[in-house]
Parts: sequence; structure tokens; C-alpha cells
Amino acid sequence: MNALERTFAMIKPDAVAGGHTGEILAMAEQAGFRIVALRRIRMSRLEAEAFYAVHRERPFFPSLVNFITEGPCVVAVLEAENAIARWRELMGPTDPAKAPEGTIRKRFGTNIERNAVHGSDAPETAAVEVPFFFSSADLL
Ligand code: 3AN
Repeated sequence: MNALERTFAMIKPDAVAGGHTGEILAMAEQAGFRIVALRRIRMSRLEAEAFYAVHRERPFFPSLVNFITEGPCVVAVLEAENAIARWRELMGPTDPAKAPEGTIRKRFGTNIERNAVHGSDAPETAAVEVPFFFSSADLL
């Protein structure tokens, strides 16, 4: 089975403000992902709270919402075989201090919160996160 899969990817405000959008997209393309959809957005607090609703009860939730709304993000849909797992591998672990060489978070992450990128963690998550930002007409 070599079915193509799509994942939701986000370049977070730290990496966008740092001028790393192009390098991160280039890393994605060099790793074999096709960029299906791409948009620069600025999330409202309401949108950020909805997007990160699964973390609502976590102690870091208010700080996470502050961070993700501090500036523009770039959101994308990436397509590849096994895209969800492969994008998470290219991102590296949540904590950039634990990220191996060659990962996006090793190169551009600062700490567990300001970690440059996001990616869906499962097909069920991608199925919610992709339509959160993109309509079917964006996904050709
Ligand atoms: P990932 O982004 O690697 O899937 P999640 O889903 O566990 O990680 O967490 C979502 C986001 O919440 C992370 N990207 C990070 O910005 C933030 N976060 C997770 N754990 C912590 C923590 N212990 N302290 C601060 N922020 C955190």
C-alpha cells in the first residue's frame, strides 16, 4: 500500500518572524512533500483556543495561545506517502533540545513552546486540522 496521505502543517510565529518560512518549505519539498495548499494567517485568540482545544486543561494553554497569536503563522497541507508520520519525523520532537540534527526543530526551535512548527499527530487529527484552515476548493 503506497497511498498518498495529507497532513496539516503550520509554521509558527517564531519561525515566520525569524524569516525561516522559505527554508522550512524547502526542507519539506526536499524531503518529498508536495505543497497542496499554503496560506499566511494571523490567528485570533478565539481561533487559537479552538485549534488547541485538546490542550485547554493543560497548564501551558494560556501561554500557548499567547504565543500562537503573537504574529502571523503560515499554514499548509502537505502530501506524501505516510505524510503524517514523515512530517513529524522531519519536525523532530516537541522539545527542540531533544531534536536530532537535520530536523526543523533542531535548526529553528528555541524551546518546548517556541518550537517553529506544528504537524497533525494522527489521521483523525489531520481530518480536523486541514478543514479548520482550508476549504475543499483549496485542496486540488
Ligand atoms: P507537538 O506539537 O509536538 O505535537 P503537542 O501536541 O504535545 O506537541 O503540544 C502542542 C503544542 O503545545 C506544542 N507544539 C508546544 O508548542 C506546546 N507545548 C506542549 N507541551 C508543552 C509544555 N510542556 N510547555 C509548554 N508548551 C508546550
